[in-house]
Amino acid sequence: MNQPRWKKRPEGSNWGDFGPNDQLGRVNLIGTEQVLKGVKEVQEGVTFCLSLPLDIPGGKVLNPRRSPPKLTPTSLDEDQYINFPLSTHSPKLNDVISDDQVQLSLQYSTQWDSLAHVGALFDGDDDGTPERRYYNGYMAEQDVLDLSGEPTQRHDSYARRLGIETLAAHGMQGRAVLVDLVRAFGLGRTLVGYKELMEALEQQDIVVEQGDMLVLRTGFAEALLDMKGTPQPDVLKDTGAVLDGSDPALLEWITASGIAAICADNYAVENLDRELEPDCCSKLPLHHHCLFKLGLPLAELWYLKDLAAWLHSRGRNRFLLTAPPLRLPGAIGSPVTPVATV
Ligand code: UVW
Repeated sequence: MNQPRWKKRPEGSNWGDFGPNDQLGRVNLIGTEQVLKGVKEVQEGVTFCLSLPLDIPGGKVLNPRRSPPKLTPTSLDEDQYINFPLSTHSPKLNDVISDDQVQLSLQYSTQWDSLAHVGALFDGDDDGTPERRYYNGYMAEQDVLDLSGEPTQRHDSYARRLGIETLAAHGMQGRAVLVDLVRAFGLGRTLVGYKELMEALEQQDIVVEQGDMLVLRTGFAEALLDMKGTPQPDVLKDTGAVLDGSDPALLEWITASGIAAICADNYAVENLDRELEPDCCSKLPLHHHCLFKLGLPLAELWYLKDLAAWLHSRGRNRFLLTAPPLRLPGAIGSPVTPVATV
């Protein structure tokens, strides 16, 4: 299809700017130049794992839809393949095999959201009736499959377009810039709009350029880790900064900055506790702006404490980020083990 999937695009969106069939959105801005800029940040060869253990947070406190990972052995007939001696069936063999599988909510812990994660009811046909659409006009049902249908028509995956594998295939490697919101505002809950973000950038001498991935340390994942798998909702609700997705100036800055992705160590990146306006709108205005309008992926629950301390000790804030999601066709989110190299 070489025509846009819409007659009218959302105000403030970039739909069509990267082509009518684009599925990468702002990740298009991570090209060879940005990768080389990232590589230039590798000066000492030190690496940092930016993932939590994937069974953190623990329980279902952050999002009751999402369950912790459950590992089980693979099995064949009656045999379960943990410490399984092949001599059981062929006495001559001396191999012992362990092999497992996992049931995992893909966005349970350290993760990426694909562009199929949050769409909106939007009248892209301009006929007075809103449709369920995603970035670049992709449609529910045609592009992100519905659950309905005969059992034989049901599918193991849903995102025929905009799935996480499109980001994986691009690599998700390039230059990242870390903004330490803990250093700027402390560990308590702070609402960070445009003004606060600009204060933090100025305090930390940070210059953000087109194609950079913006990485935000709020302290939330560190607090979670300290809770050792028993998250305390009363403490967490007051822990760490959250972006104010209802601040138009912040959203305009995200558009104008040219950043390719936002990766945070908190849950949801944005404030979920705001009072909704009477004629509302989106519960997740930052997700709406980034995923739906700009095709700018979000990442959550990263672990940034050690990297932040190291960068601060060297007076630096940029690094090479390597963070490919799983190349899992049709998945809407993905766990990730991001690595910072400095
Ligand atoms: C929600 O559903 C709130 O998703 P996310 O993990 O992207 O915040």
